[in-house]
Amino acid sequence: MSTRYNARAAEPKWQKLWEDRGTFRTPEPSGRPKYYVLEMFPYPSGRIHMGHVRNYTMGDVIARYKRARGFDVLHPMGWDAFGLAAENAAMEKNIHPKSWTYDNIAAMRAQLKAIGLSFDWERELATCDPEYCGHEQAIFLDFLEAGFVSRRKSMVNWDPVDNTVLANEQVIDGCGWRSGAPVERRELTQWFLNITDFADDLLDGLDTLEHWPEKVRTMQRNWIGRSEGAKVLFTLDGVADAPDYKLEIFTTRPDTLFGASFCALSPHHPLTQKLAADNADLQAFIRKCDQIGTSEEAIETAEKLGFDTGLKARHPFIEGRTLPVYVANFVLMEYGTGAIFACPAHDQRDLDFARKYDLPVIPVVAPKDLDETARAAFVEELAAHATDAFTGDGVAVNSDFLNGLDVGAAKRAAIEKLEAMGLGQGTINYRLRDWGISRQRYWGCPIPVVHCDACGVVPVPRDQLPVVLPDDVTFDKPGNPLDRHPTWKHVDCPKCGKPARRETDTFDTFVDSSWYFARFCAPKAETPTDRAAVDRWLPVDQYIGGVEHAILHLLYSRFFTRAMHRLGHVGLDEPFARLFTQGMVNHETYRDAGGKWLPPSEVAIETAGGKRVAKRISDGTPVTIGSIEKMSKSKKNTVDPDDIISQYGADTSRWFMLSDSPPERDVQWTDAGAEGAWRFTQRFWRLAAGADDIAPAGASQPASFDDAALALRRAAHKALDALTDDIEHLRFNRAVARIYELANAISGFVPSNDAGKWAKREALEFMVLAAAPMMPHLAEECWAALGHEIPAVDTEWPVADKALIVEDSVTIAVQVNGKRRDELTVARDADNETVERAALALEKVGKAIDGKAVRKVIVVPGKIVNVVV
Ligand code: ANZ
Ligand code: ZN
Repeated sequence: MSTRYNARAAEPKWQKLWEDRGTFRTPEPSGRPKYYVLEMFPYPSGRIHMGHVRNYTMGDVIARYKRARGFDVLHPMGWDAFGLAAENAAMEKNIHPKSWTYDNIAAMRAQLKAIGLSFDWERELATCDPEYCGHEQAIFLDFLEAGFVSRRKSMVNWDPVDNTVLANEQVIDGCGWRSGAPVERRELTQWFLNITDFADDLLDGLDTLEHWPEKVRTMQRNWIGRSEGAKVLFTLDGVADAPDYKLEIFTTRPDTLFGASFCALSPHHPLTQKLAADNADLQAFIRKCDQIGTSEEAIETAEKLGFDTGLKARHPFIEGRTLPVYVANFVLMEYGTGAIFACPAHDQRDLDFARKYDLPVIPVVAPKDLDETARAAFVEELAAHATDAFTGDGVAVNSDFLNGLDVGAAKRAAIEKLEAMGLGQGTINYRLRDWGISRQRYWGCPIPVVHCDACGVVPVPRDQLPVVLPDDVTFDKPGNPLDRHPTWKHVDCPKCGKPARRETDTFDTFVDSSWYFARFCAPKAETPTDRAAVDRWLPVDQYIGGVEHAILHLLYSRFFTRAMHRLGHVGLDEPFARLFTQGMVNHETYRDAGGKWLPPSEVAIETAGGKRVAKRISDGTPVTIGSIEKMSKSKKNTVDPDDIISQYGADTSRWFMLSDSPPERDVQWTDAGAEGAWRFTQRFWRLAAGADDIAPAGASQPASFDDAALALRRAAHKALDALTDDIEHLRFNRAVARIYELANAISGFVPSNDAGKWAKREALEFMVLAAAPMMPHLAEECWAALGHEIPAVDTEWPVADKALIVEDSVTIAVQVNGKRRDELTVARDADNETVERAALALEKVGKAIDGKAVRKVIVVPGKIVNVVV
């Protein structure tokens, strides 16, 4: 045996062996149980980063472990390959998005292979493959036929300088990221998936996902945002040509109607538009509102702005009371009815607005349990001065027939009355919007329809799918190259044959990732999914990814699965049985004397006078050590997995990524940590491959063991048992700790006879097989060195002998006169006399006895000791 483990030689060797043997090819149906483990597929940005290494290593541990446990495992990998970065590269470096993407995929595939991940590469797919696109387009046409799709006008972020639509993430502080020009809102006809029709179902489904983090379920619940409330009609005076114009508003607080002080319309409400037609001031006001951009956050944080229309709304309950009608920037057209009544006393936005425009504040809810005087003081203060609205629970006041009711009862009573008057009704509203899937971008999956002046929207016939992107496009001008392509968009109408236009919008890339997990079940099927294959493999048993996808990607995938279920593409509603969201990989940050970020590879750290100091390797100039942050390009605090692999080997980075922190938490990458992991791989190798005092492979178990050998066996079986449980529960850091413990136990053991040698081999084999999912190459090398011909990867998971795990000591409570004073750990088979003596010797027990005479000691073996004085 060589004294050094050479990862650089060993790792490619085993990777080739696995590949040659087709080890990770997904098995044909075998009657064994199935396990589908999936990590969120990466965007092919160009290089694998440490976050990927962490994510994929976790999935790999599970996949390898489940294989060893006798499961048929599906563990696929692919590429979420459409998106903006490819177009940016095209613009900046003059590379075609397609070649940029496929080149990146090739580079990243090679990197992933070097990590030794157990993917079935024969199932690899990229969402930009024409084949994948074609099936996605077919699903879209199915959705269209089934009524899951609609087309309507909606607001987009518009960059007035680049003349292009911007995604929300391209709007920075209200300005276009490239042009820097203030972004405007514009109306555009777009495609939507009717996810709101599934809102209740998506909400109810969350209750069944017991193996999802509670935090993610809560985020989804809030995103769907179901609220119960009412629609109320306010009759308006003063609308030209409409004497009794009925304005419908949505409220969640009909109980506060007696506190109404004004009504407000969205700048995009049809009534606003009608009024603006001959009102230049209102037009100017609308334009001002449009400059905020479309993101909810932008609208929420912007200063409240209002425009008094001069119209008056009649209060539904109070004869003769009218309310002014404003147009207000904080009212969204996309929510409720796009119009509200405002009750400033009990809504913060309304209060901000009322104080600004000097409108009445009428308190109609007061905290419970206030006496007459306190309540009057509360009302007086809130009405006159308060800048914080009272949004808590309480009882209705100043509210006629509602007085004295709590909020819930008052809501019901108000709705009942409105319904009786024909002026409103109870309703349920969702925060969730329909999913706008149109993107005015080239590098996406084309939406497969044609626009004909005579026939309207005509689906592309199925036999003409996929609609593929044209390759000959340029990115020298802003806007969508498909739009200005000379030929691609001009087609004959599939229905009437007259000249027509192809849709030039492409799908939001979230569409691509909403069904890839189903495609992986049969990635070469002629139809989007193969029903037998999805029935066999879905749901994904364990899904692993970043918490940044907790809302959109997971919600869209859940929606797609439901919609595909209704159309028979899959046979279930919930695609992911278990979800795990892993933490991030962090690193220290460094800056040079000029404040510029420096990558760790350019910095040397030394310890001087007990303090860590850093300097620049190239010229020795001082470097400031900054805070620990998520690895990112902007702060340059990244470590390239390739460098680590060539320096230490893949197993070292895998081991370190699993070891330091619980997997759901962030982990900090440090050189010292990586080096420590590397040293352990060396020690592991010496221990397993260098053992010359062990029984031969396959030797039969001796009849008996001496104490030391038995102790080692107990330690080995306990470690194996605990580690198995840890992996089952994704506690990888603890699994790592068990291997360290076991290695220590083995190191401290010297066999004194053949039975001892047998025990040592057993312990070593456990150590190697148990570490194999985490450090697969090293395990193979050690397994071979231990004399095995069948690779570790094809060896069954060892089973711990429960008899060796049972604790041989017990902890029992000690009471004095029935009161618990202390506890005692004794041998399980200790006799009563021994237990009694040990109990009386306890300090706390002695104090409790306090010199009194002991009358009796009752011992319940294995459970309790009671001293009676
Ligand atoms: C009157 C009222 C009184 C309200 C009160 C709240 C408190 P959630 O819970 O998020 O559903 N609202 C309704 N439509 C709106 C729109 N398009 N843009 C902005 N705000 C809108 O919020 C519902 C509440 O938000 C509604 O209830 C309405 O204000 C406002 F003491 O009506 B409320
Ligand atoms: Zn036509």
